[in-house]
Amino acid sequence: EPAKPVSRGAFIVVEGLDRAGKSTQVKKLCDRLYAEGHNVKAIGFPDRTSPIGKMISSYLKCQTEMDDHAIHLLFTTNRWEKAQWVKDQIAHGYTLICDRYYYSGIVYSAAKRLPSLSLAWARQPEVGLPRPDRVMFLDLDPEAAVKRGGYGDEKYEKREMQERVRALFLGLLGRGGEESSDLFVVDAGVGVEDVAGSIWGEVGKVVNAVEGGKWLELGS
Ligand code: Z5A
Ligand code: MG
Repeated sequence: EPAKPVSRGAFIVVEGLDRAGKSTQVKKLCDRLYAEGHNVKAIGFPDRTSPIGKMISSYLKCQTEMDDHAIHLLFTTNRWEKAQWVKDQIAHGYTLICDRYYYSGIVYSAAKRLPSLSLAWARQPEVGLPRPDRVMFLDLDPEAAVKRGGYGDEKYEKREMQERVRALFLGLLGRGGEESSDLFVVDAGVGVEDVAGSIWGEVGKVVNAVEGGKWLELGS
């Protein structure tokens, strides 16, 4: 069906630790935008359906081992293989709500603390990907995350790793540059409806501004 005439769609990312409620909130946000008459689609990374996504999934399930740099580049490639589609959707007036993006990409890889895999190294292959209009960071204490049914069996679902990931995410805010201006922190340690309300308070404004023509180019 044809998109309603808007300047362009918005590109909104939802980030956070494991169990922070990203998938729950992506769904709620899409439902609300749709109910208010916006053309909206949900996407997420890793996209486990492509051949590269299947390799990532196998790595996360601990079925295959891989060099830390190699898996980092696969996560990045998994975004690049969708980049043109993202641009096309936005140009056609669809607002995209994306469950994880390159912020997770750089932070999880750097949290492995290899001497050669710094945040700066991890950021390089992501340079040039469509930059979101806003990134909602759902902040949750790993202790609270454990209470939500605990972690699963995937590669990074361990307390110490989650602590380092959180510190790196919060550290991005103080680093200056694009990442710190993109991120908007939301307290994810409260009820589902309260988190949804905080997200809406920011995203509602951004989507209406973007669709109304305030920021014509992505990443501006
Ligand atoms: N990774 C990477 O290394 N590099 C990359 O470039 C990318 C990712 C993109 C897989 O991610 C792993 O890949 C991930 C990062 C790494 N590793 N870790 N950790 P994924 O996205 O496939 O999986 P996930 O998002 O980490 O896990 P998740 O369990 O899907 O988390 P979530 O989406 O944030 O949470 P949820 O499913 O909405 O909610 C979790 C539970 O909490 C569920 O029972 C809810 O009912 C409950 N919940 C939700 N909200 C609340 C509130 N407000 N209160 C109480 N309970 C709640
Ligand atoms: Mg999820």
